[in-house]
Amino acid sequence: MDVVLRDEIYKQAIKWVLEAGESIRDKMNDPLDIETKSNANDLVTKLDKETEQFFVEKIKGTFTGHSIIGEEGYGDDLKNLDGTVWIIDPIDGTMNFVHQKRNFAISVGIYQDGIGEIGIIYDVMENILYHAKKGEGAFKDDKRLSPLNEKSTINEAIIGMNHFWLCENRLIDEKVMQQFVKDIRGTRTYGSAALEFAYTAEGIVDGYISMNLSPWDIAAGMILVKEVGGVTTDINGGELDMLNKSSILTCNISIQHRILAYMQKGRK
Ligand code: 2AM
Ligand code: CA
Repeated sequence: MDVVLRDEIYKQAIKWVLEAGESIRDKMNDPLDIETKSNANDLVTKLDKETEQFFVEKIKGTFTGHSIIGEEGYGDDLKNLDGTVWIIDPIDGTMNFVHQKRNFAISVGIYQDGIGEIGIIYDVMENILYHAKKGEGAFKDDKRLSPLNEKSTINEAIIGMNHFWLCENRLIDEKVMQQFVKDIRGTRTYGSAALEFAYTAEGIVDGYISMNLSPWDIAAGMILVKEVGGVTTDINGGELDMLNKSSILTCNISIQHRILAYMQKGRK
C-alpha cells in the first residue's frame, strides 16, 4: 500500500475510533436493547450496531472502493480480500460491556490484498489506544512497544485463555490441556480477544489461545503482535484465513513451538 495513502487512512481511522469510543462512553448508560445471537450468551446491543454503522458510513463516504467486514453485518459480504478491506469489531467483549461496563475494545484491522497494514485496538474505558502500521512498530498511545523478550521455557509464561476448551468447542484432549495449564505460570481470562492480543503485544501476557474466533476478533491484534516479533496461527500452527472462523494461538515466537507441541499431543 502506498505509504502516503496509508498514513491518511491511519490518521482517519484513529480519529473515527476515538470518536466512536467517546460516543459509546456517552451513551452506555442509556437502555442497551440487549439481544442474543448464536446462543444465549452471545450478546449484541444497540451500541454494537450503531458503532458499526458509524464506521460503515464514514468509510463508504470517505474511501470509495474500500470494503468492510463487520461483526454485526453492516459491511460487505466478501468472498475474497482483494483491495483495501476494513475488518471491524465495533465492541469486542460485549459481555464485559453489558455486565461490567469495562474491559471492552473497538478493533479495526485494515488489510491490503490480504496483508495486514494497520491495526488499531482501543480500550474504551481506560482510554488506551494500541496501534500499529506494518513495518513501523506497535504503540500503546505514544509509547513504542518493545520487541518481545526471548523465553526459553513456558514455565514462566502467562497465557490468556478462556473456558471454551472445556466446553462445546473442545478441540484438544482435556488431560493435555490440564497438563498445559499446570506447566505454565498462570492463565488469565479478560473476555475480549482484541485486548488479549494487545496485552500479548505489550508483553504483559505471553500468549493467548482461543478455540473459535472470527476475523474481526483478531484482524487488528495480529498486526500489533507481528510488529513486536510475535506470531499468530491456528492451534495446529497453520496460517489463518481472514474470511472464516478459526482456533487461534497468538504468542511470543520463542514459545510457539512449545505450546503447539501440547496442542499436537492433545489433538482429537
Ligand atoms: P465479542 O465480545 O465481540 O462477541 C470472549 O472470550 C471473546 O471471544 C470476545 O472477544 C468475544 O467477542 C469472542 N467471541 C467470539 N465468539 C463468541 C461467542 N459465540 N460467545 C462468546 N464470545 C465469543
Ligand atoms: Ca468480537
